[in-house]
This record gives sequence, structure tokens and C-alpha cells, in this order.
Amino acid sequence: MPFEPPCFAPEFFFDAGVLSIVRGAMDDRVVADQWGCDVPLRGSEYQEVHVDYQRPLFAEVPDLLLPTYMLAVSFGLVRITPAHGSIEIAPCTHRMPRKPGKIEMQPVPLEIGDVLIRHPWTLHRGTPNTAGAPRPLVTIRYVRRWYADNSREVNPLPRVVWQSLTPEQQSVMRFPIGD
Ligand SMILES: O=C(O)CCC(=O)C(=O)O
Repeated sequence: MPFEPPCFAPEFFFDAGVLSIVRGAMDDRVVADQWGCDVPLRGSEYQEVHVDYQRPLFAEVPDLLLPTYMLAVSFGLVRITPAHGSIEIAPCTHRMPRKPGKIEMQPVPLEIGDVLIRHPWTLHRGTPNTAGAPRPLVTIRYVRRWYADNSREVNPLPRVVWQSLTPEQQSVMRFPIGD
């Protein structure tokens, strides 16, 4: 996602309530290192049920239970009703050994101002948008400061935007700084 309006607003990254939950689940030194926006249009179909960024720290023990070291924070740029194609998640599946079986998916409609905070390994999918309008869902990934997987290309943060942030805000942003 580009770091320019109308896509970017600093409030997306530094909400005190969201940061307090994310820091509480990880630690005070979390950083945002990726973000994106899914915009299903009218007529879109079910996404495959999937997880994000599943690269276990220790590949030889993929089901090793570890404290959380990344979280995905999602919010709509419009009100997201089931007709707009809400995201669906299967709660608690981030700690489930991968076995075939029936998984209950739960839709998560989002009012303006609602935030969905999930472990990226929780099974989820987008659902069909049958409404007239596109449905933008922004997702920011926060990780513990020592974690990096370079799993996605990210846009640089323009220097002018970087300079407009407070030192505390800068300490939360781990993106390349552009010109
Ligand atoms: O937009 C959606 O409903 C799904 C988003 C998604 O799959 C993701 O953020 O990984």
C-alpha cells in the first residue's frame, strides 16, 4: 500500500487502544512491518481458506507452541456487512495441528471503527461481495522487533512522511525510507 493519502493516514498505525492490545499480547517494542488492503468487488467469490505468513521459526518443529510474535490488525474503510463480503475466521485454529476435518467459519462484520485483531495463522477467507460497492479491508502486520521474514514487498515510507512522525511513532514503523 502506498504511504500517501487517501490510502495512508497515520492514525491507522498508532491508535493507542490497538497498540496497547498488540503490545500486551507481545511486548512494548512491537513494530509494524507490512500492510495491505483487500478490495473485493461486487461479484467476487469465496477465497480459499488460508493462513498468512506461516513460516514456523523452527521448521523442524512446526507445531511447537510459542508465545505470539506477530498479529494482524484489520479494519474496514467502509462499514462491512455480510453483503459486502465480510472476512470469515475460524477462531483458535492458529494453534491447531493441521488435520483434515470440518472447520466452523464465523463471519466478522465490521462497523466503522471496529478492529479485528487475529493471529495470522488463524484460518480465514474473504467471502463474496454481493453489494454494489467495493469493500476495502486494511490489514497491518505488527511483529516483535526481532522478527523478520521479508515475505512481501513493501512500499517505502516517503522521507517527508517519516519526518512528520514523532520519534515514538517512528519507533513503531519498520519500513524502508524512500526519497
Ligand atoms: O479481505 C478479506 O476478506 C480477506 C483478507 C485476507 O485474506 C488477508 O488479509 O489475508
